[in-house]
Amino acid sequence: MKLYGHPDSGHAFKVKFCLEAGNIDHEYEVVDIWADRSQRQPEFVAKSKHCEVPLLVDGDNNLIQSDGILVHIAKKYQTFGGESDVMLQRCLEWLFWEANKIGMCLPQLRASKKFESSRLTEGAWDWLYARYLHDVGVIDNELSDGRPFIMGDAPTIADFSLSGYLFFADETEVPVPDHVGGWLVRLQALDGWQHPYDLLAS
Ligand SMILES: N[C@@H](CCC(=O)N[C@@H](CS)C(=O)NCC(=O)O)C(=O)O
Repeated sequence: MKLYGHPDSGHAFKVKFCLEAGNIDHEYEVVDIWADRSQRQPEFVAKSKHCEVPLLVDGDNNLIQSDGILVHIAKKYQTFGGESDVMLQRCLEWLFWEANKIGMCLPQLRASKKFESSRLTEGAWDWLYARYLHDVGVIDNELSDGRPFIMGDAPTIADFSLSGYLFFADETEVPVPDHVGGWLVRLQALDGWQHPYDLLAS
């Protein structure tokens, strides 16, 4: 099994972190997402439908979309929420929520702060920032009963999905509420956690 990613990609980080936390054997290769698509590895271009990272190649199965890849891992290894249909369904609810909510605003805000080419207009920033405050508040409220992870006592793919871009919160210059901050610290204590810039470097 081989993962293609890039240190700037929170989407790739979600998957890499899940594989590391589960001690799941895999290879990893960096794709230069800042290079023209025609300059990327031919095998990556051939297998990644939209030429984006993350791509997970598992035998003949070329898997794209970070949340979809997380589901594949959970089901294949019967871990992180994949152990039962009921738990997987609850995780899927969070994964769909993530894609439309915090996964929609936070990556854009972060890209705007970090990359000149992705700079948002003031109006767009303000709109996405308001969305972020709402969305991170939803996660904070979810964790306010003191549970360690989103689904309870153990981490699941919902945690990997929701937290991916929050590890860039400092450089995005967005606030992180207290319950979310505590949860991120617990995630950082899991096996294999490193900051995305380190974990995805090579
Ligand atoms: N919805 C996708 C997002 C994938 C994505 O936007 N990948 C970016 C990096 S974060 C990428 O590969 N950009 C390079 C490009 O589009 O050429 C997912 O969840 O995996």
